[in-house]
Amino acid sequence: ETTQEPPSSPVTVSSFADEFVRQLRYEQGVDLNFATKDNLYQALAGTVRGFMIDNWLATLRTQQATESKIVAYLSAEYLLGPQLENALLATGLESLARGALTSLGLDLDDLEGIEIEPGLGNGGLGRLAACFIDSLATLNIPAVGYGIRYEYGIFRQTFVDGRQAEQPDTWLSKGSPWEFPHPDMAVEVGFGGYTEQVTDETGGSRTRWVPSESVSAVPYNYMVPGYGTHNVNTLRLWSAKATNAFDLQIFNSGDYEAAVRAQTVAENISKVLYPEDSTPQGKELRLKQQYFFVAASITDFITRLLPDDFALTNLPDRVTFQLNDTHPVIAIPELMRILVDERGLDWDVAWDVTRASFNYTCHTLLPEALEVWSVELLGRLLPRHLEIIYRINEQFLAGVRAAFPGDELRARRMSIVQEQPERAVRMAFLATVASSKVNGVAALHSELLRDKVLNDFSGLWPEKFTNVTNGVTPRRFIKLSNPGLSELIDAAIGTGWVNDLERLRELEPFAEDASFRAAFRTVKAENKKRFVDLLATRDGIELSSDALFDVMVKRLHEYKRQMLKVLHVITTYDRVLKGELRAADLTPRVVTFGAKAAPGYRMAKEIIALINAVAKVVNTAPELEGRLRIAFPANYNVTLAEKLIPAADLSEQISLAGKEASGTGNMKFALNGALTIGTLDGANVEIYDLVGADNFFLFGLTEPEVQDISDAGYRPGSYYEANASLRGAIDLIASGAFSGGDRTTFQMIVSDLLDKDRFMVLADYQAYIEAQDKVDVAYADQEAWSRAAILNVARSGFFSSDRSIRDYLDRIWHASPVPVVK
Ligand code: 26V
Repeated sequence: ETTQEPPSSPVTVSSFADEFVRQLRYEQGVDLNFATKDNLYQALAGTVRGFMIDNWLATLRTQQATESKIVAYLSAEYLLGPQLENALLATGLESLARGALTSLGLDLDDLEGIEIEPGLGNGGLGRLAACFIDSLATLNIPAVGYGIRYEYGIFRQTFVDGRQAEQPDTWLSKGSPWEFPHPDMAVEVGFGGYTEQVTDETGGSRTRWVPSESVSAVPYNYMVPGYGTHNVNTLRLWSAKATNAFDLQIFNSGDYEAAVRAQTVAENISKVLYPEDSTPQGKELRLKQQYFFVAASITDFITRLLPDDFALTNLPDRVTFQLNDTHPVIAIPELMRILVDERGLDWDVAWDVTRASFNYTCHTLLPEALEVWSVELLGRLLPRHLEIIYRINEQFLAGVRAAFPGDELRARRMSIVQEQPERAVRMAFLATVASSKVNGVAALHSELLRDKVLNDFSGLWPEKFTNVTNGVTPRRFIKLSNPGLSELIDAAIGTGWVNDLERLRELEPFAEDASFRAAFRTVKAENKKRFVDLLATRDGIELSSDALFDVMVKRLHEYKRQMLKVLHVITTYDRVLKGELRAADLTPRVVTFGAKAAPGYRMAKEIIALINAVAKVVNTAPELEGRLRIAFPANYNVTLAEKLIPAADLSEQISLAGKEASGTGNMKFALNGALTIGTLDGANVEIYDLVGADNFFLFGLTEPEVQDISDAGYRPGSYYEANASLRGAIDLIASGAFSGGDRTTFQMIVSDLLDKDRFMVLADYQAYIEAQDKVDVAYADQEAWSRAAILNVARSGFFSSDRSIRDYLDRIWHASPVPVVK
């Protein structure tokens, strides 16, 4: 086992303080008297960053010297969350830093509080990438994360009259102390133009792409420190900059404005993160982003991480490129282009190298979320890549036809290029054909991928398909976010669990220990107070912490069914109004929502408006005597999650079975001692199996049942007609009870539920209400509840992202740890 020691010892409180003051003076240009809070934060960040650099450089040196295989994680998103606390944890400098600041009359928590997190992702997929690079570093795996340094991350959500309004996320307005810009390592990326045949040195013919424009990709390096190791990996995010050559060309033609315009166009590429995470819009700029970052990354890897004379036929010995969903899939034809056109490899040799170098992770099942790019757009932006894709497809379909003679329907189904409704490239198919392994992100999801979405492909290549269940980093989501629980665990079983999360099993006997249960409840109560205090200052929301904390936080999507949660709240209210339930008998509940809607997703925005409208009524209804409250803080992000999750009693994971690929919030809640109310969807299935039926509130249709109902023709109206309580809740919305008597306000929601209800909210309503009634009963027995909560913690060690990474290593990457030599 590795132990924690400060990397650059000996560090003392006073040497830390000296370095901090030096940073303030010589990097910020101020002294303690003139420093703003931002100056202080930047100086602190600079100080902590300084203590990681030697290890980082040693890591790079070791990786070069050992010629080890490197995991190159390609992801359009990294939802990193706050950096300072994580750097302090990794360096082991937290208490020194705290002491040093105190000696200067400053407060660490105060400075941590002003950090703006880099929100370079939409939700689960981006946060997973952040957890994975943490685990890769902790496990001493040589790895580099490649992505995009968006100038504006995920939008800041505000509510105006209860409706979502988006504000730009200006996270870089004061600079970021965590990045190292490297204009010296910029890479040129081309777009547009044409292809031509040229004669090479040997007299043979080659294709050459002649782009019509080019952009410079400037890397920004971030250190990714492991925990309990000297290993510090690199996250390399690319920023677009207009090239001088390009500027000059237009400039010299005398058209100054055109030159400036061209610069803007070029630099727009990394300007903003697209906030859609379900329905691809086929936007040109998005394809440009994708090609921009993977082209820069592949060139960077080949030219800078490998020796100059490296024979690219051996590429798969030195790298595995992991495709985080289809967003980086254009890397496949890009590598083929480099190998064939630029390095002169034979097509078939290049194809073998490419297939051995790529692996693909799929993160969805919703057909509308599968990316396709129109041939028209691809041909215009990346003409050579389109030719390569056609040739890959031709060869692939020849193989399909050979395996299934006469089955033209199958060939059409499997074609990488679809003809209807428009001619377009199916990126998931391209990824599947060109990868060694394809994985889903939870057991159920991988099964459905294999047996439904990609069934034709798994028939052809059964061994290509595998599962790696997602995980979350215990560093950020237990140790940092839940210090109270962490100390309790340390005291019970020692500190080794942070790097070996299965050891949480050793907590099981403590579930039977009344004093441990009491201490566990105390921690939960303190976490609730901390969260209540935060909401008071952050949002002006006043809550009592003496209640069941019922939490649903995730992107707003119909399939996730925030609507079902709303119907539960309304039903409780309606029962009290109708005298079926006495307010005095209600278990006091605080229902907390956190959710951003894609700006163009109308229904999602209506549901947000409805939640806020219901909150307004319920929170002030005298009939409820304050025993049912909704809190909907705006702008849910990683920073808020870290405060909210440790405070939760009940975790809402209520998607329609077969729709949520995995979920990762579900894991964070279980690890922090919340009980789940959930369907058999995504990783809920595995949580349920591990924690046991007694410690999980299971309800709802199973995936095969959903399929059957859907095949038979789902009629939501029949559930409405048959269920008085459901009718009561929906009628209350329709009557205008939450819209000042206006019956039109939420008509879109009501009519959708009654006639379409794509995600079967009405079909699962009764089962959900009954499960929630069981929650109330269970919560009344606090000893039994605590016991179940502790067992959730003890049995969820499987969900460490360290385990996920080990699974990737064993099943897909076949790379090995390389401890840093200092
Ligand atoms: C999808 C798209 C579709 C095209 C337009 C742009 C865009 C941007 C992001 C995404 C990501 C959607 C996929 C996603 O986030 N999936 C989530 O992945 C989590 C990590 O595996 C998993 O836990 C969630 O269940 C799954 O919804």
